Amino acid sequence: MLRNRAYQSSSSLKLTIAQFISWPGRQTTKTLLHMKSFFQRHEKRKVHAFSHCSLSLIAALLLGVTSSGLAQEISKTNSTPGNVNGGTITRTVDVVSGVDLPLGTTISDINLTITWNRSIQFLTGFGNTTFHEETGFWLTSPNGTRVVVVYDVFGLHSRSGVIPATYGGVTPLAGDVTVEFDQQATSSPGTSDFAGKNPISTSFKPEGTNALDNLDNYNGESPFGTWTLTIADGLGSGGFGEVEFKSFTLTVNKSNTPDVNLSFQNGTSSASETGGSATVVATLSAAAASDVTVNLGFSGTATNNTDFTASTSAIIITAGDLSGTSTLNFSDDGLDETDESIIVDISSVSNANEGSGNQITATITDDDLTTSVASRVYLEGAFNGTDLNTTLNANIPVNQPYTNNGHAGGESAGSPPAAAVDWVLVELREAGSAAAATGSTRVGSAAGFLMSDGSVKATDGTSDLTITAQNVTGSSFFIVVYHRNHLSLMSASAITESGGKYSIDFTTAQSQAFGTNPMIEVTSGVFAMAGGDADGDGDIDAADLLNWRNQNGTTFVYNTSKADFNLDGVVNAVDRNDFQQKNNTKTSQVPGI
Ligand SMILES: [Ca+2]
Ligand SMILES: [Ca+2]
Ligand SMILES: [Ca+2]
Ligand SMILES: [Ca+2]
Repeated sequence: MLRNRAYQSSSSLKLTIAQFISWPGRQTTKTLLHMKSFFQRHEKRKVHAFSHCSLSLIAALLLGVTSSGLAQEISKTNSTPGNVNGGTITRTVDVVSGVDLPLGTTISDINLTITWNRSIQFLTGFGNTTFHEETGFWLTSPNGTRVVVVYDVFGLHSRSGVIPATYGGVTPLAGDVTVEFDQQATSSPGTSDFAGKNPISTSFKPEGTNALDNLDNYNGESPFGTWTLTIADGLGSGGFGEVEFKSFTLTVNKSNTPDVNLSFQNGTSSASETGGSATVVATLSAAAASDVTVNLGFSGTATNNTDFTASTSAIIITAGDLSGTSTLNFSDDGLDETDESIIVDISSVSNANEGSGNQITATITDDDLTTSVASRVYLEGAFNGTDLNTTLNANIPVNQPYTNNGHAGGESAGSPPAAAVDWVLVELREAGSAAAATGSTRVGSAAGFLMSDGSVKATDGTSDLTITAQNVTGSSFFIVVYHRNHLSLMSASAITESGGKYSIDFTTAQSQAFGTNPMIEVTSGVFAMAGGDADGDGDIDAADLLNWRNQNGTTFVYNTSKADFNLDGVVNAVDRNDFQQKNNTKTSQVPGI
């Protein structure tokens, strides 16, 4: 009805409108003043309305976008002004995840406040109002959901179905109006219950009856992204003025579904791979009415079920509870490697929102150490006054012969180096004191060749031994050297790395080795492992003599002729007299071999 009434105007008025529409540059102050004069001359009845036209519509207006954030609600404003006459313009605001509202937030309520001006009107009683029939507004969410809050009667809103009657108010309005659109408001601008109510400075429901035009349709959506307000003016040429948009504010209330955040129990995020663990705690901001399932994702350099095992990858927080846990049990290995990371993410949540604390990182600290060990030792039996004889070289087996203290190394040499005297075994022990450095404190070992100069080398005969010490807590170790028929030695003190290696030279002083006179002084100031331990049990005693008797005079075989204490490839009286008998009752000083 309004539309009919508005355009059933007198011929003189039609002329007035046509002339106005074609007025050049009509959006300027000067033009407005010309227009005022024009109306005064041509349509006396309308002068009153126009004289109320505020020039504020062309005043400087606020520009830019502002925001203010709360945990539960955010308002975003775009106050870039713009006029539209016969068409649409748009304005946008962005709602930013993790900045404006917590990650994973969903919408529980949307309210829309628009400030505009429609006071350039010329027909009192024909829509000189805020909700003039040419005015339309609709909001489009980042998700694409569109809600028309005010229909323009010319259908720019493109909504099918009944077009509500637009308010045709009889009270002329001047200046800016600010209207909030709230689905929970009690009246709509286009319905009869609006009649008699002031259309400004209050709240209204969207006016349409189409189910799509309900601000509650946004509820449950993610608020994050760009929201677009479309401002429409249904008719340009032949219409009644324009919509002068000033600003709009979008207010998003987040769902009161609780947030879930991750943390580590007791703040412990780093632990050793040996027996270490980290417990992930999923904590709700408030108890939930239903069970909350927090599905975890694992990334980082560590691999689930290889480097660690998660007790669960889906933490269930029982309804009413505030937290649940998953324990990451670290897996030990013997590899010297860099520390590994476990990045724990929330991959999805049911019945709660992902909070901002949705990613935490645990560290598996490596406790294995690969290092070079440079030992020097003499064998009493092979010592010739200057260095060690290599008489046995051709008989040295390809594979290392030691199984001491659990050593199971596969050291092997295609052919023993020319200067090799025999195989020896070198072991690292980690303990608080030498006396406590028993066999159970062994952290690593390697077999290598004892060379004629007393150095212990890898199977190539030139490189230092490489030992991987496993599950260590510190960085200093006792060094133990075994020989198959001489008494083993251990360094008197724990050795620290120097020059990229752990070094010990037992030959220089009795005090280099732990214990009381653990070595034989083979020449002045030169010390050697004591020979005579045919059965390799750490004691030189009658059992070794028995071994010698059994082997004396028999054909030499490396693996069985262990009574050849002087390593000359023959078991004879020299071995008995100069070693077994001389050293009888001596025992290795290495603790708890
Ligand atoms: Ca390791
Ligand atoms: Ca380890
Ligand atoms: Ca023995
Ligand atoms: Ca011999």
